[in-house]
Amino acid sequence: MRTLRTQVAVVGAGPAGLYLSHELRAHGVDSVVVERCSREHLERRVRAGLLEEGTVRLLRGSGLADRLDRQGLVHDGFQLRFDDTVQRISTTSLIGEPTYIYGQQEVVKDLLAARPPDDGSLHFDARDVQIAGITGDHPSVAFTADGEQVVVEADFIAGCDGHHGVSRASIPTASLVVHSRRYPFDWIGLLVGAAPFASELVYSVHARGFALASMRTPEVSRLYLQTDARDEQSDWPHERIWDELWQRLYVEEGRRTRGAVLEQVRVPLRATVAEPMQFGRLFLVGDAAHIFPPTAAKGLNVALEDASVLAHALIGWFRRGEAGPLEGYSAARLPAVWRAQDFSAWLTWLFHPAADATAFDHRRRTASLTRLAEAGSSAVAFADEYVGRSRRRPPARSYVHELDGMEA
Ligand code: RFL
Ligand code: PHB
Repeated sequence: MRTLRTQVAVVGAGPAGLYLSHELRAHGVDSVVVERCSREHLERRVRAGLLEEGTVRLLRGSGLADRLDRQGLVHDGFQLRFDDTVQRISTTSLIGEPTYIYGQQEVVKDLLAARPPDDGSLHFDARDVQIAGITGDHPSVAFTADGEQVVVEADFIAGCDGHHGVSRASIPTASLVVHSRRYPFDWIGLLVGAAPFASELVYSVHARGFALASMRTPEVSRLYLQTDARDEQSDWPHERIWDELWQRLYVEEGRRTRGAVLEQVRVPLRATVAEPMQFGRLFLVGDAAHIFPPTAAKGLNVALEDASVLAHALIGWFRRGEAGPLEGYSAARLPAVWRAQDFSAWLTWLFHPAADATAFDHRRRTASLTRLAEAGSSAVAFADEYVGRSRRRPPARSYVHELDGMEA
């Protein structure tokens, strides 16, 4: 058995774990990262694509955005299609902030490339990862690699191991509430070797269902299609997927061309939030603490925000002996998590007609979408949530007053 000693043991080398470890190292705090998959797998895994302005600023501030600034696609806005109409919502005109298209695996590649070449603190292909001692002062992470048992002794553990990881499961159930919501929709996602459908993202709401035409690069498209959560894989042969995409995106007959499908995934639309996001010396970060339906593209953005807040709380502890920010990590993050969760839920219901939607529902949805596309305060409020600016602002003065002491 081999024993390693570090200040922070990070479980999971997704964007959250790698960013946390990067920030810690930049401020002189030592960490060891333990990852279940191989490096090749992480660099290939296609997931998020849309980054908010705040995320890009975070990456720039950490010296991680050189390639993003060269190759990322800056989008001033997006198209909203419904009822045979095309509206354009420009977040740059509305609130002065664009969004960026840059694949999650590219963020991961940049984070891996930024580590020193002789980096011995990153362990891939870890098997049987287990967390122990989180209620004491000496927590540890044990795993097996190449047949050898390794134990990482640390002061703190950052659980950045996604929705199916071991971190959240290591917290006693009596000390954690996991709020969940399964939406009655799934998405089929296609990665297609063809130029993007339009120069900007197209969110399209059709009586047949929702479709989204996104992209990864000028040569690669990402297309999504709403399906019913009860559907079987066999209900969706390729022919039907393309036909629905064209209809829902309002593509004319003569312009219906297919591209080569490089990858196809099925994405269940669901949400979870674990409260609190910490227990003893274990802190949950990113998808380990919360997942969002992908509609509003919040998961990666909120995950990196969590990682940044936790990194600075840990740096405060090790460099200045501050306990407050670490103790307050969960309380600091949960309002932002719920805000993103609320927007994601609202957008999911707005964009996805239910299987039993009536003509009334459809007309009402059209009225909501029309209001959204009208320049004015609701478009500004929408843009604020879409680019995540609302989460970065201090809370506005509330009109809600305490009822304590009021006469009945
Ligand atoms: P990750 O990326 O899941 O990384 C967790 C890492 O932990 C490893 N792991 C373990 N390691 C050690 N021991 C164990 N027992 C382990 N179990 C797991 C895993 O191998 C993995 O490497 O979580 P992280 O870092 O919190 O990042 C979160 C994001 O991945 C996620 O929120 C986004 O992909 C969500 N998302 C989107 N977010 C956005 O902000 N913008 C988007 O445009 C966007 N689009 C999407 C999305 C998610 C999607 N899917 C597939 C759910 C589009 C889709 C289709
Ligand atoms: C994506 O490209 O994966 C994507 C973009 C925007 C969204 C959701 C997903 O709202």
